[in-house]
Amino acid sequence: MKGKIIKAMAGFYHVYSEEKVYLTKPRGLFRLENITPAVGDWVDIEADEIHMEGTITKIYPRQNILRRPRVSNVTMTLIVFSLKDPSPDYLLIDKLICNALAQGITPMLVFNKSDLDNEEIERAKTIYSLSPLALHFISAFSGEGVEELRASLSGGTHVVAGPSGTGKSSLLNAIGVEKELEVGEISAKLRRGRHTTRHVQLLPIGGETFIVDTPGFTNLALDQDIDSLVLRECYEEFLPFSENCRYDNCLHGPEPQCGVKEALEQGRIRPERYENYLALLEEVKERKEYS
Ligand SMILES: Nc1nc2c(ncn2[C@@H]2O[C@H](COP(=O)(O)OP(=O)(O)OP(=O)(O)O)[C@@H](O)[C@H]2O)c(=O)[nH]1
Ligand SMILES: [Mg+2]
Ligand SMILES: [Zn+2]
Repeated sequence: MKGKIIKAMAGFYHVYSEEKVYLTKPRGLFRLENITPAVGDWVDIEADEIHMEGTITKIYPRQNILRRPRVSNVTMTLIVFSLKDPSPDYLLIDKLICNALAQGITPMLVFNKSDLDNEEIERAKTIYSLSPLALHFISAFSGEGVEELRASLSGGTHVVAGPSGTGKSSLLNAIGVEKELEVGEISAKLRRGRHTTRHVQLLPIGGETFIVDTPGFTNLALDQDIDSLVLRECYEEFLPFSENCRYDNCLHGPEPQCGVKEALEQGRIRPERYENYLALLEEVKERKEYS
């Protein structure tokens, strides 16, 4: 039987298969081979339908694995900010975009609380207008935009990230996350329940779509392994213009004959994005000096 690990606890793995949850242990061979199953892994299990217990007999190859939270086969990071209370921090948004892209994961921007503010919607649209990023404006309260967002998640495993209080958990409730499933429990579609953010758990939202809530963080930095060359790639809308830079390793700072700065002057790159890029470049350079 094929399933997906949705929770890891004290050496046991909760495996979701056909809307049921099994308590499993990995086959002993995995330990010998130094393979630790991860939440998000697709696995084969041999299970006992009466006790809902079983053994993981195979782990399918992973597409990727995130470090924090440790989740494999991640499709997108939903970067959730609120339009108001708290207002979006666009530098922080760019950091989260970069952290996702540097790990090979597609970022999607979700601006919540559209019931509170309209001006900020225009600002956010403008800032990202020349970038290929997907944007969603939603209200977890009124339900505005929630269906469209839900439709765009189909079939993937997604991680929700963002500061505290932006409405990540509210959003999950709005898109119909079932309550945290316990072993042996049969999932009832659209049964809603409040769920809290305690441990890493994939929440099934129907079909083969899963979502992971994360607790909001207070301090966030660019991932340590992002250097200036990686950062440069994270501003995707700059890339076509960087082909016009005189130097191959141009970081679009003080260098002469820079295609990105020319594009900025021509209004083909948003100044907000360029300024945030420079701020992050400084951060990366300072880190290098002190390390
Ligand atoms: N006006 C309005 N308030 C919202 C909306 N969504 C969430 N809130 C409120 O925002 C606050 C934070 O919501 P949560 O869903 O707990 O936020 P969170 O991002 O999960 O926060 P952490 O778990 O601390 O990271 C709560 O008071 C919610 O009632 C919305 O669409 N509109
Ligand atoms: Mg929460
Ligand atoms: Zn350049």
